[in-house]
Amino acid sequence: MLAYIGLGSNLNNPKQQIKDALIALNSAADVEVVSLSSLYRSPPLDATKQPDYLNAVCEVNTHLTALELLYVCQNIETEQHRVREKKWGARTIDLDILIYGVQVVASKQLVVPHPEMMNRAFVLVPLAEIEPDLKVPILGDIQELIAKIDVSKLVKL
Ligand code: A4P
Ligand code: MG
Repeated sequence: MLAYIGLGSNLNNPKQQIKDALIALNSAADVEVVSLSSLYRSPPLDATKQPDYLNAVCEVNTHLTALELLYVCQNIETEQHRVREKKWGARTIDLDILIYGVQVVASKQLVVPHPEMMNRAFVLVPLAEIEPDLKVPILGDIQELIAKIDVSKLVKL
């Protein structure tokens, strides 16, 4: 199964956070990272005083179920938060399952495709970078989704 995962961090060294998460993902049993977008910088969604985010999207090949993949992501988050908590005191990485094959999931624990992805330049643009012709389940053509949103605050690094 091919799935797409969005990574985001706004720690002082978010690049390292994202790199660490990718290494952890690729080391997880039965998960192989097969493509990776560039890194993108953008201001926080809620426009509070927190630092800008770095985001990226990766494609993974896996035999895990969507829920098992979520647990892998959550373990990586916990692991990196635990390490960082001592130093920075805050949550520092988000791993969101954006797409899981053609599956549509709507449970308490997991909603796929990710319910906010169509509003987020930092998800759609990196996704289109690795799969320009992607058809997102329910949501449709990736280029059409991008045409509907503001991408002006997103900087490709
Ligand atoms: N959950 C449901 N569906 C999914 C899914 N497809 N992938 C559930 C991952 N998790 C999913 O997530 C809360 C719950 O969502 C989980 O228990 C899981 O069962 P969380 O990551 O623990 O909590 P959160 O970080 O508060 O929520 P979320 O939705 O990940 O945060 P957001 O909305 O993503 O906001 N601005 C920029 N520029 N870039 C960013 O990356 N990120 C945020 C975080 C805000 N602003 C940002 C960015
Ligand atoms: Mg999350």
